[in-house]
Amino acid sequence: MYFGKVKKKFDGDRVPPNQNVTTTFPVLHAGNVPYYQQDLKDWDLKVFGEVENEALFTFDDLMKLPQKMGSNDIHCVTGWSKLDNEWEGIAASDIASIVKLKPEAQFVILHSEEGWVTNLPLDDFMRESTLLAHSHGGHQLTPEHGYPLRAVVPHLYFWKSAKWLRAIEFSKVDKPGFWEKNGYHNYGNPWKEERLSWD
Ligand SMILES: Nc1nc2c(c(=O)[nH]1)N[C@H]1C(S)=C(S)[C@@H](COP(=O)(O)O)O[C@H]1N2
Ligand SMILES: [Mo]
Repeated sequence: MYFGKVKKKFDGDRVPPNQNVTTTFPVLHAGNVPYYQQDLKDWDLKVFGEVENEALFTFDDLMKLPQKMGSNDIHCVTGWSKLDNEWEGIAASDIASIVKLKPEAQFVILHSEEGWVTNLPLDDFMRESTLLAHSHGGHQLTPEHGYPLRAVVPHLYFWKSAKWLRAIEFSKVDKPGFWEKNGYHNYGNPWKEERLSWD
């Protein structure tokens, strides 16, 4: 008979409190799914704010930058987690180096199609795991999951991972985004269950 401490199941350490693992990939957002023409001539990514060199990237420009793979787990505030996602894209910190941040840059505001916005501290944007992803599971993102480019900020609840990204703003001041203004927590750490702003 074994009276030792029962070893915790690996997933127990890996999944934040009150999350359930799913093998599907749910689609969640406010507003409409944008559809772009195949050549993406109407799509670009603007980088502005507290930077030395504001920039406007075409999708081709981004594809010419170093490409990075990231494998991580995502946690949606509605309660599902999806493990072992394989993303490919550009390291968020690479974009920051290209535009050269001013010392005043302390927050990052991600702007999506239709004016949808989310905010995070600069340190979180600069983490090694934060990507601007164009692929998931070896395939180009589908329109529903953010084609052609989405943020992936895996250490925060998944609402911070803006789909259909169109602009990155480096800001001196924090600017709560769509969900953050509508009652969600401003930071959203899933390990501390920072779900709502009054938690
Ligand atoms: N542009 C945009 N990005 C968004 C959202 C949104 O409404 N608009 N919703 C967020 C939320 S709440 C979640 S949980 C994830 C869902 O991503 P998925 O549909 O790829 O699972 O996207 C995030 N990114
Ligand atoms: Mo969400």
